This record gives sequence, C-alpha cells and structure tokens, in this order.
Amino acid sequence: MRRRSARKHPSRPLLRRSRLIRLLGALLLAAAATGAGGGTAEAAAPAVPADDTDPRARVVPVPATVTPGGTPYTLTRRTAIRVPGTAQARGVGDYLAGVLRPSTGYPLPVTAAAGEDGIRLRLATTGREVEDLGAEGYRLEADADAVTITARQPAGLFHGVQTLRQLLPAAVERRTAQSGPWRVPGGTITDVPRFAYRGAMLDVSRHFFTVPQVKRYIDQLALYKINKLHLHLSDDQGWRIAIDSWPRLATYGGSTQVGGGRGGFYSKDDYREIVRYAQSRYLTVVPEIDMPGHTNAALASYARLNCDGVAPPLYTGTNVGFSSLCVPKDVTYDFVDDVVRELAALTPGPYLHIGGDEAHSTSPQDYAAFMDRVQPVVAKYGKTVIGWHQLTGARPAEGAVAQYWGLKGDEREVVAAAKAGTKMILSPGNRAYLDMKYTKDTPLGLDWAGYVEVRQSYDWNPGAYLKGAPASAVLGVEAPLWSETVSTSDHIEYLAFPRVAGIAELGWSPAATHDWDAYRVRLAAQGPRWDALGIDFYRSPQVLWE
Ligand code: TNX
Repeated sequence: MRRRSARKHPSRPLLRRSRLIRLLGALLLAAAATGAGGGTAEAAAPAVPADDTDPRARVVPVPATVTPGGTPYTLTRRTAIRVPGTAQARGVGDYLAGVLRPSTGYPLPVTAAAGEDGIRLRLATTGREVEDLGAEGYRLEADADAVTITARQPAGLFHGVQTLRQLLPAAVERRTAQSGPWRVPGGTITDVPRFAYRGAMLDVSRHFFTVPQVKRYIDQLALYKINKLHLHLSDDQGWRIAIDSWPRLATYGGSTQVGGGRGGFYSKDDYREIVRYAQSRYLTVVPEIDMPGHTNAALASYARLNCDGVAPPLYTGTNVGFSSLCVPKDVTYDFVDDVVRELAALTPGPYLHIGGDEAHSTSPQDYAAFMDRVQPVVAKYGKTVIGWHQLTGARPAEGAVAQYWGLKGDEREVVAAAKAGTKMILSPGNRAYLDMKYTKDTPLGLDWAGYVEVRQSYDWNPGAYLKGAPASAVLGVEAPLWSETVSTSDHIEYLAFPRVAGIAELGWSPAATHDWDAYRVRLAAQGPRWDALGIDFYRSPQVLWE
C-alpha cells in the first residue's frame, strides 16, 4: 500500500513523509492492540495478499474463493452492460450503469443483445457451473474481453455487482467525471454467503429518520451485501408507522422524539416506498413493533391501553423498562391484532419482529402469557416471529427466531432454546452494537456494553459464539443502531462505518477467511471509497487507512 501511494504522488515528498509518520504511528498503535491477541492464532492465519489488486486485499466481505490472474478488463467508452431479458436482471444492469456512468463519463448502454464482450450479467438456473451458487451467490470472471457475472438469481447478480464496484478504483463512486483507467483485475471469484440473514437495524423511534435518510443507509448497506433492514418502528419515545385502525399512534405517538424534537412517522406510502427501495437493493425489510415494554408512545396515544385507563404523557428521555401494555386486558390483543394485521399486509418479507426486550415492568408470568397470545397473531397473518432473546425465557413458538443482544453468549435459556431449535440472530452488544462508543472519546453513542473499537467488533466467530449451541442454530448476524444519541445521517455513518462492514463480513465470508490482519488491509481500501461516497467514517487508529 505504501509503495503504491508513493508511486501516485512522486512529486510530493512532504506529503509522503507526513503520511509515513502517520502510518508508523498507526502501525505502533495497531501492534499494541494486536499484542493482546496472543501468538498462536497469528501463526496459523492466512497470509495478507502482497498484491493490492488481489480481491482479497480490496473486497469486503472477502469472497469465498478467489483465483487471481490473467489480463485485467478495462472499461471504455464502448463498453456495454449486457443483461438477460428479465425485468429484475435488467434492473440490476440499470443500477450498475447508474453507479458507473457519472464517474466514468461513459454511455454504458444496458442491452439485452448477446455478446462476448463488455460487462455481462447472466442468469443460469441449471447446470454444474451454477449448482453451488444458491440463492445469493455469484461467479465473477474478468479477462481482457469481458467481466462476466453469473448467478442463479438476480440477488446473486446484485451481490456480484457490489464486488465489481469494489474491484474498480474508489473514484468510481464519485458523482462527477473522474479520470480512469477503470481496470478490473483478471481472475475468477466464486462467492456465496455463510449466513442467510445479514442484517442492520435502524432505530427510527428514538430519533426519526426520513425516507431519503433511510434510502441513503440502504444504499450504503447494499455495498456490503447486507440483505435485511430491521426497522425499530416503535418505542417509548415514538410510534413511527401509520396504523389506520389506531390513527393516534402515529399522529400523537409519533409527534416527538428524544430531546423533545418534532419526531415524525411513515405514512403507509412512505413505508411502501422504503420496502420497494430496499427490494431494489436486495434487502428485505423486517419491521419491529416492540412489545409489551417500550410502549409508552402507544400508551400515551390511547388511554384504554393502560391498566388504569389513564394515558401517561409522551416521553422524550432515554430511560428504559418503565412501560408495559396491559397484559390482562382484552383490548391489548385487539390492538396487537390490528397492528400486526396492517403491518403484515404492508410487508412482503417473511419476518415480523415483536421486540420483547427489557420488559422490566411486566412480571415474568405476564410476559410469558403475553407472548403466548401474540406469537399466534403473527403466524395468523403469515409472518415468522422474531423477538429479542428475552423471548427464550418465555415459550418461543415453533419456528420463532430470537435475536441475541447479550455480552457473553452463555445465558442458559438462550443456549437451551438454540439447542431445541430456535434459530438465532446474533447481535452481541459488545461486538455488533453500532451505538456503542469506539473509545471514551467518541462524541456519539453509549457505553453500557463497553467501548467497541473496530477490531473488537470484527474479531469473533458467530458460528462458535453461543456456548454449547450448535452452529446450525445461527441464522445470521445483525448490527443494530440505536438512536438515543443519533439524529442525522452523519451520525449514522460515523457510528456505522467502519463497524458495519465487519459485521457484514462475518455474515458473508467463510469462517476460514477470518483474520484481523488481512481484514484491516481490505478495510483500509474502503476509506477512499467512503470519502468518495461522502461517508464521514471513524478513522480508527487500528486501521492503516489508504
Ligand atoms: C438496549 S438492546 C435496548 C434498547 C436501547 C439500547 C441502547 C435492546 C433490545 N434494547 O432499548 O436503545 O440498549 O444501546
């Protein structure tokens, strides 16, 4: 990396020297951080590729298998994007053209005409060449004549396109004409995900985020092959989705946020637009209505939801655990049925998240009784339950999924549920929580789970995380971003980047590729790309940024 940057700036020795000093400083810090890791893992670790055009030195998540070599492909004014005839595949071609046209200045026509040259997106449903690609995998072959991405499904083409973006220079992400050359290193990549569920959560309740802000985050997540967007749509501080049968939830319950600002909510059309946009980036929206706790916004909107029939005031602080739906009252289940029915009807994805965390003012008996009544409602409307892992302390329904947010992976009920067949989404607070501060000096975020630097968030194995539970219990990983301290896109991006890229890699790449020293080289290559995309990321001293 250092040699290359010296080549790029041969007439700027001063810059080179200060850069070198910065790099050395970072190297020392990083060496100190690495020291704690112990020596044996290091000896067994795969080598960091010496060639910085090797996809393993540039692409996050690192592809499952890479055979580098051969002549690179160079995009030119005459390059066409060749797509199969289906509308979805054409959509992926149009999306790619949308990324590449502004920076390259090339016309890049998207065409269904066959040809052996250019950027070729191919769908192949049968045959040996694709049988190992599954629903999301792809093969990317580059040589002097063409870049060919082959997949069984459009999702695979889309993920292959994300790899192609990262194989091109970072300047390709800029929205104004840049100078090339636009070279894709020669070779073959065959790539499939480790886990089916690779999520990111955005808490739009503590602070509200507009549709354009959510779309911006979706675009950023797609670059790292994240395929689920979990929206935390309700909490004590705000109800963010219009429900026709209970209109005050949104109009009153959504009228404020942490700190007392204006809040907001999604109309049904807004929500449909988020779902549509997410689908166009191959993310499935997972909506969450948190129950029975975290419900002050609902309780404030309708007095009859309260056991004493008195509506509490709206809440704009950041305490948790003080609110509960009224478990013995029948109206509670009318409410749940209406909300779940309307939300399920808006949601094409299979999941509906019912929260269930920190119900500190609901007794364990009431909590279990509540979950016994609510889980079948979700099933009745055709959705699979996801609940925070406290659900495992009640009676998780057959097929329900639990989302783990603890710190050690050894809670008895969680491990027992995993052994008994409850699938797990792993979001350990001290690894995957994007709202934890990186260090004591991080201006945003919380620290209840500790400080979560970049290495801490990357350096764990989801397959072996839950003590005594089989790896087969793990559906995947998710990086939640709670928004008590987060109110702008800049805030989102500063906390999410770089960490969300590491969680994405844990979700996608094979366990055998896991290696901090190799990962941070790939991560360093993302820095210029984030700059080009206008992402103000945290420049962790653990990474030797390019
Ligand atoms: C715990 S994690 C919560 C949230 C907070 C978060 C802050 C979980 C399921 N509940 O209510 O926003 O900590 O980090």
